[in-house]
Amino acid sequence: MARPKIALIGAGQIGGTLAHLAAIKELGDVVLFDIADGVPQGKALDIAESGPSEGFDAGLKGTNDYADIAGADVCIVTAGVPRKPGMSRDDLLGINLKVMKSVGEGIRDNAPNAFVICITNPLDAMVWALQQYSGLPAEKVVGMAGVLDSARFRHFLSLEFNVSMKDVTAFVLGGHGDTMVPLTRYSTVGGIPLPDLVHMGWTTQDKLDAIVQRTRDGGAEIVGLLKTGSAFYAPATSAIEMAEAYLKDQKRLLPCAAWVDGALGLKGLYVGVPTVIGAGGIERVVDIKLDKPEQEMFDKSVGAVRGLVEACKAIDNSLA
Ligand code: A3D
Repeated sequence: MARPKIALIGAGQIGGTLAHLAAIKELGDVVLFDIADGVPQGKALDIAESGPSEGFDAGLKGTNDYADIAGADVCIVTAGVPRKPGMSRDDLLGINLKVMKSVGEGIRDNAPNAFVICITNPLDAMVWALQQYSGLPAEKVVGMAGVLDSARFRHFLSLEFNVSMKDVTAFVLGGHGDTMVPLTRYSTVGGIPLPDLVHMGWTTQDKLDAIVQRTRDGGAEIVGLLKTGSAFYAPATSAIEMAEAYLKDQKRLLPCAAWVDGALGLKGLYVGVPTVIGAGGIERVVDIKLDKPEQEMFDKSVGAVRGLVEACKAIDNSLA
């Protein structure tokens, strides 16, 4: 059976890391696409030359021609610009919306059967625009944010409790922005929910609140340190986790920016929710029940996402 084909649209910091991870994990043959001449070609060659030491079998090709992504099984989109210190994700909207138009059309014309994972910010609005411009079925177009935000939350919790990250599960829902909703009630250490751990004296409510806030600010913390761009290692690993769930029909339960039409009281919106990813793409949106404070936080986050979608429509009135 032929190897799956993975197209990476955008060969910058995240795109290059995605290519390296996909090759090392032998998820398939990788095509790196970018508008910058030489960058995707150079990165593809450099990664291919790491193959003999690493011992992977994966083809790597860099290109500036959409025709080379033809028939891709997975497309991961990072094309656009990242933020700099002092910028919010929302400041990127105007520039990255134009990028989503060209990328969406490139995917529509060359890889209409792909499972498409968007990473470009502002995430929830960009994945919506990408689905609109590409015309692919909504269950095949998804945004990566919740896996990363949850991974950050898990990392901070494992440091606080001094336990393995493997035993920490965590859930972050809502839009990928300042209003994201880390759900402590649904986050556990070895199956014990975080509020119980507060009662058991493992941590205090104040410390837990500070970890929740650090999670919300996780992207900005890294932008502030790097000064020249945003996080790329953990965002790439998170998207690879989603791509692997699709390619191997793993039925993983992962929080993703998915099209929600009915669940969680929402009608027609891309926003971070628990999903099941398998060979069908987004096979299920998990309709979890939120308590009153959680619902209020989620509603606020949904409001912020709706505002960004309206801003996109104001820029391009071809968007429905
Ligand atoms: P960067 O290293 O600048 O790479 C972006 C690449 O996109 C560059 O190589 C550009 O040449 C290329 N590009 C620009 N326009 C086009 C186009 N029209 N077609 C194809 N390629 C194009 O950025 P990065 O890799 O660090 O980040 C990429 C995106 O991911 C940014 O929008 C970030 O804000 C976003 N991001 C999202 C998360 C989430 O958790 C959602 C996390 C980190 C970064």
